[in-house]
Amino acid sequence: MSVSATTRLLGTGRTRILDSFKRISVNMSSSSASCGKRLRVLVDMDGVLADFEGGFLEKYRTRYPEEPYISMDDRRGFWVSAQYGKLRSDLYEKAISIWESKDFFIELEPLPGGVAAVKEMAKMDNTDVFICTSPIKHYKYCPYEKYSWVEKHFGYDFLEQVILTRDKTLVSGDLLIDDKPDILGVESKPDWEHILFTACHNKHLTLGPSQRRLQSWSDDWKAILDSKRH
Ligand code: UMP
Ligand code: MG
Repeated sequence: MSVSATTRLLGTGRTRILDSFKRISVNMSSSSASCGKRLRVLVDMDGVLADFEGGFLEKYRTRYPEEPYISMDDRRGFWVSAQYGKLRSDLYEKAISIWESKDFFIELEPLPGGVAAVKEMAKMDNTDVFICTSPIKHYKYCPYEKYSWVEKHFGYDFLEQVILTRDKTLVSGDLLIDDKPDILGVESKPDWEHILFTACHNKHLTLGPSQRRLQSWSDDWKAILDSKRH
């Protein structure tokens, strides 16, 4: 056999060994939560921990008292601005002006039970919790106020757990608890299982057979975590 043929064969073998190694590593990491390793939970902020919809409606009605509004009961679809734009085209910008304003994000009220649940989760054995939230692109106040909100409700040390990203598919974890029905990004097969947190805009949606919801923080979030541990 020629030297170059031998080198090619060795090259192929090396690739196969590397491939097998990669497969083993991937299997080990995807089953990390099921073989006694740590569970990683990503928790969304707006609509899960912070009352974005309630804060929006209150400030919109105060700022535009003469304009029509959409009650929480009538909210449909994740994008508030889109529904307001359909109501009347100029209301699209008016809606956006609310969350682009100073103090909008910091003044959001916590949703019932969310802060306590996340604090409890963070104390659980073999559990890592991160707050995974998408800032708006108008960055003057939002990112600062999101950090500020976490410090206000969880304390300074919890800032270590904050992930600000516009693309949650890039973040690895076992679970992502989030009120947005379609969480898309550059990674077509994210690591996490998306648990849809019920909100006024998504409560009417029918989920696929394998999709799960968390109705509120009074719902059994511990059972959902446990289901990923074994
Ligand atoms: N958001 C918009 N437009 C809307 C509704 C929400 O830009 O109509 C923004 C505000 C929040 C972000 O910063 O989306 C929601 O982020 P997540 O909860 O998906 O992380
Ligand atoms: Mg959200």
